[in-house]
Amino acid sequence: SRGPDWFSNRQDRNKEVNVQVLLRCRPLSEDERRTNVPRVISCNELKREVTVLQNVANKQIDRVFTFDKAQQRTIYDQAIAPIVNEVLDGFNCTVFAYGQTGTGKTYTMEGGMRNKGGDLPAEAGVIPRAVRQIFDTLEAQNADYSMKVTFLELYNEEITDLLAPDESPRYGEDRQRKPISLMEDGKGCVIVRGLEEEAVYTANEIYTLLERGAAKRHTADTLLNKRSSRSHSVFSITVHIKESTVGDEELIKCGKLNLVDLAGSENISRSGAREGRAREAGEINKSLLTLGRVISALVEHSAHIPYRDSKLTRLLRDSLGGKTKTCIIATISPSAHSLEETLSTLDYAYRAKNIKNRPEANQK
Ligand code: ADP
Ligand code: ZZD
Repeated sequence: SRGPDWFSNRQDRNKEVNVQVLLRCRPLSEDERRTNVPRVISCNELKREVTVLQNVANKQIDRVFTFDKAQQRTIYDQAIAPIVNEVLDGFNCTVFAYGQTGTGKTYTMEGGMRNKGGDLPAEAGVIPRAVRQIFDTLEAQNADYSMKVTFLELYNEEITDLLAPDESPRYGEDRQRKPISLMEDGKGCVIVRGLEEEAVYTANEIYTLLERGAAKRHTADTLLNKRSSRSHSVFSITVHIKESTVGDEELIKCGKLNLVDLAGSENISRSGAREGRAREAGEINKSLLTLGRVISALVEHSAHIPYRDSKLTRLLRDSLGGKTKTCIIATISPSAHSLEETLSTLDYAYRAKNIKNRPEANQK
């Protein structure tokens, strides 16, 4: 039962907790193994150490949760399931995947293909597993609950609703028909206006919605090559759980889980500036740059945190220095070819670990 946890969480409401950082190193791909690409990363999962090996450079990074060539299920059970339990206890939680394109952000957050049958495939990522855990837990508790989900994509500072019904066959036209904007409510919270909020009752219903979202994204990808590596996607589940208390009083717990697959971090320098060719090509990912600047400003305790400079940071403001519990999964490749980007991701992850949030349970 969660009664006692619930009370202790309420007492801890002003406690600061660090953003949790996990590091996931994918295996070498078949191609990389066939061409004998050297591995330059070794992770010690027990000691939570990452070692970057190269002829000259030898850098050791420790004390982050590390997963080397881990199965989807291992990562989920060890690191994500506890976060989902917090959501069911009435907290807001966010999980970000950060890393260079090709290191496994989408594999981590979404995973491989969906099975026709009822069971989750072994390749299923965080999103389908979280959906399953939420329904399984609530059903086992015989809880009285309601749930809604949203799924959006942010590309070039424009938000697309991945769950909007397909009225028009053309992706672009559809988007124009329903403009989506960020609005501030009176209390400093950001509301996404015009976003489809689907009430859902079963895990399968959510999977059908995910299919719709994935299909919509694929359409956009074929219209604009590589769009998906430059876009951010945010899947959110909000759960309201009715708690029957003694007497007539009714307590409603509300928890929200944001699952974020960020754009590829390549070419974002460690100082947070765009570098080299990407800059010349004008491929500025304002949201990703601003995310880096917000993280820097937070860890340096700057007077001004530039949340308002991008849509992503406005959308996820509460996840960075706010009341949400946040976990960042940094994904890296073990290959020597990715060394520069890997070092940059490790730096980023290491900095982000110093962000402090003050999680607070929601009550109604
Ligand atoms: P990203 O979203 O970071 O661009 P992807 O999730 O598309 O990267 O992964 C790139 C490729 O590597 C995909 O073919 C994916 O299936 C594979 N991959 C990524 N991570 C793993 C992993 N941990 N285990 C096995 N395959 C992986
Ligand atoms: N990563 C795949 C989708 C892609 O890029 O298309 S895998 C999971 C979360 C969010 C969206 C889609 C999925 C995904 C899926 C695949 C195919 C059709 C619908 C949904 C998935 C994978 C495993 C279990 C459930 C859903």
